[in-house]
Amino acid sequence: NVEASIPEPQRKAWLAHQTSGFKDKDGFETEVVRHVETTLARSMYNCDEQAAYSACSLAFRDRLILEWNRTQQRQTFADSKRVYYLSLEFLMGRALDNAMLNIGQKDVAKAGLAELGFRIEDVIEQEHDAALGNGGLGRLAACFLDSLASLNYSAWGYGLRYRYGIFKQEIIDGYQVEVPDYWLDFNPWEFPRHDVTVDIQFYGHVTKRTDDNGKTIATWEGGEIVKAVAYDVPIPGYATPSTNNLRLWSSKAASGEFDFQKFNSGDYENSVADQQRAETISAVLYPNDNLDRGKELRLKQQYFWVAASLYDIVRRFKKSRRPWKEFPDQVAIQLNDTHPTLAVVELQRILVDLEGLDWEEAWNIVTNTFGYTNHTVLPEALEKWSVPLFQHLLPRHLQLIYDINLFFLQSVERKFPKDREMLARVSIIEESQPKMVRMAHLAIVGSHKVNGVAELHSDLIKTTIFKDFVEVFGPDKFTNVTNGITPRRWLHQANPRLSELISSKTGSQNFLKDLTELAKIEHYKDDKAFRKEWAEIKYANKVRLAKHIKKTTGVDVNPSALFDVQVKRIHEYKRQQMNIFGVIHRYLTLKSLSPEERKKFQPRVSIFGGKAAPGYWMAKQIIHLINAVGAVVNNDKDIGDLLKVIFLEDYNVSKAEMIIPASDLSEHISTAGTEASGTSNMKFVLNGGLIIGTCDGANIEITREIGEQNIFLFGNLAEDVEDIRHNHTYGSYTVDPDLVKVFEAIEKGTFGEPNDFMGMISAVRDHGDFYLVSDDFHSYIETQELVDKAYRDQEGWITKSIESVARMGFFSSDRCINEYAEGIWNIEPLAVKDQ
Ligand code: T68
Repeated sequence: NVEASIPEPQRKAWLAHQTSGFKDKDGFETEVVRHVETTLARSMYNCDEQAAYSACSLAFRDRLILEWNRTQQRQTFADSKRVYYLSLEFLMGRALDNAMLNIGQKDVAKAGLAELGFRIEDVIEQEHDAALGNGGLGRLAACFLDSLASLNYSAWGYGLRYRYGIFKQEIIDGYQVEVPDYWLDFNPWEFPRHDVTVDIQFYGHVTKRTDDNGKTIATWEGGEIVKAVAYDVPIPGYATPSTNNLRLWSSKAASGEFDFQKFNSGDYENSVADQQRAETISAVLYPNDNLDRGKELRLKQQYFWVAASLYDIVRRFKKSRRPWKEFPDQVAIQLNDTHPTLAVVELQRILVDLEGLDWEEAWNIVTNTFGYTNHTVLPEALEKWSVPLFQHLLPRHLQLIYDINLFFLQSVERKFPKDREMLARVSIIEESQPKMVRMAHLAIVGSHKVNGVAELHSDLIKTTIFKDFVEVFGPDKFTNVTNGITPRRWLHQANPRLSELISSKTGSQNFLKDLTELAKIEHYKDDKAFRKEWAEIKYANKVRLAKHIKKTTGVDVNPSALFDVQVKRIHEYKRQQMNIFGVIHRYLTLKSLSPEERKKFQPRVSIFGGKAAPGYWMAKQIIHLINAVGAVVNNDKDIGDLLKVIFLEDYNVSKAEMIIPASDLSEHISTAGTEASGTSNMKFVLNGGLIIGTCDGANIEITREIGEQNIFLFGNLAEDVEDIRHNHTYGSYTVDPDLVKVFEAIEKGTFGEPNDFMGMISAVRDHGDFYLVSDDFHSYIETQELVDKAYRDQEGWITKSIESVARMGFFSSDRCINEYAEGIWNIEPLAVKDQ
């Protein structure tokens, strides 16, 4: 009982405070004015939208904090198992709209702000995205936090508080330019906990001695210490008081301040050097997705974050005074990819070196605690760290890894006697020059469950990269949890009109808690009024996007044209190059037709968006070609509205919320077997857009749910990719004739200096076409023609759209989190009174 726990002298005031905060429109306005005038120290005389945003956030934050405190107390008293989600990335986007929805007072705020002279949409727009992530992996973590809180699970997220999130992208003369994203100027959603700090050790050396019982005691000494400071972010659940915690660590010099001695002796520069070096650890998010570059600072980030988080988790466990063997009954830790895998070693170190447990007992605890989620099969993305780097930075951890590996290989040896090759393949250490630590192997060996993120992907990891481990541990260690998305942000917030239309038919907003209720709308698929409104909503969303396009690019697009969207990180495996080659093909076809014939063509707007990693030359070339094609096509009088090509700058979560509801067709066209799941595919379909895609990732399960007639699938299958690649290298190989024409146009200079684009052409023509762009091109073009035809039958298209949305219930992150809870974490929701 929370109330009874408050000391008697404070209870009365505490109770009175529990009901504080606004209750209605007038109360809300009073709170906003109070925050403008006292918290922000500004006058209502010059309250602009930015100040209104700040004050509105502070008013909601006050409400949130009370629920947050109560939730944390409730969870502590319940003393039940907690799950900790360790992720180097949380791509949260904006918080205010979500807080208003989840607290359930958005209407009050809307009316209150209107009375104060503001439009709520404009106020929401003032917020800077929290962009502590690259793409799918980081956004998945954010959706999971939303579901964990909404389903009343006792859960914490742990991450890094980067001073700079993913860079802001500007397009200048068709090229990507990166601008730093400093987002912390005013952030009402975080709470510094200067009293929650952990000292983190790096470098140094290990000494070993034997104690009186003959046991070897290892001590890690020397090196340097950096301080981790906690910053907490409240995560409100939808339609529940549950408010969970996301704890982000920030790095600081251990001494706190700069070196006074150096400062006083006039050595100003060096006096701040230590401080700066320490702060560098959490300074910036690495901007690579699906690529591992093996940089020392990245390993430092990983250890810093993992060590601080584990110290915190262990400290909390120790307060309960339970025996160590109960640790896995109280704690589940999920590793979001291999980035936090050092946690496995760190927990073993804590248990063996600091707490004095036997190796076996400790290792049992460790492996029962961790679960590992894999997000990729791309070899260049699998993390490896050089042994010399490890030795230098984390000498004790390297020893422990060697010991873990030794015991593991001994067990493999027992199962597969004399199979030296098996041992070499599964070893945590790769015997290369220099030797490397394979983090995925360490994660598998240190966890009780390993999961992929869509069915095909989970099958692929079992048959390719982790095949040997299935033999070693048996198949039950490997499982699938198909990704999901939160319908709160990706339907209700992004598409309020569609959400309202759906609730008018399902009878309530309950589909936002149980997405399978969407099935009910299928009964209305022939209802004239319903269909009309369905189409009108899509059109209105397209009008809004068209305005944004006009404002940011100067290009006029016709909202009645088919909006064809591909927004995601730029990567060769995702094949934006195939899309733009297809656009060029369309352009050449249109140019070859007479004006009369052209009129029969379905008008299209091809919309691209996404960031290229700053060091990814080919991805930058793709962006440049898209812009170069746009510059020609958009100004060609012969073409007019028949084709427009748009590159939207700085794709991020808040832009996605506007773009996704406005799409007729979106592209999910990765080479089969390369995209682990994809999650934007789910977002687009949930918003009534159809998709063109390959048989890859979650596209396959989406097809199964919505029906083959409602999706445009094309291209080679994953099972054939290897043979085709082999044939490129050793057999006969010719480029698709339509693609040859596209290359010829580029080489003629149709889109400017051809040399700027030769990398993309020669990857296909001269370097083995690893991503099968040519092999899939014909099928892609043909399928795009089917799309045109289908779109011209507007009534048929609307039916497909409604059926698809109705059948998307499976793809909620609530379903996904419940699967993790049951199959991997073994936890149950905490009962919440007064819901
Ligand atoms: C994505 N991975 C998958 N990685 O590509 C996508 N990588 O198929 C899947 O839907 C999604 O994860 C969620 O499971 C990523 O986004 C990264 O961003 C990343 C970041 C750092 C290092 C490696």
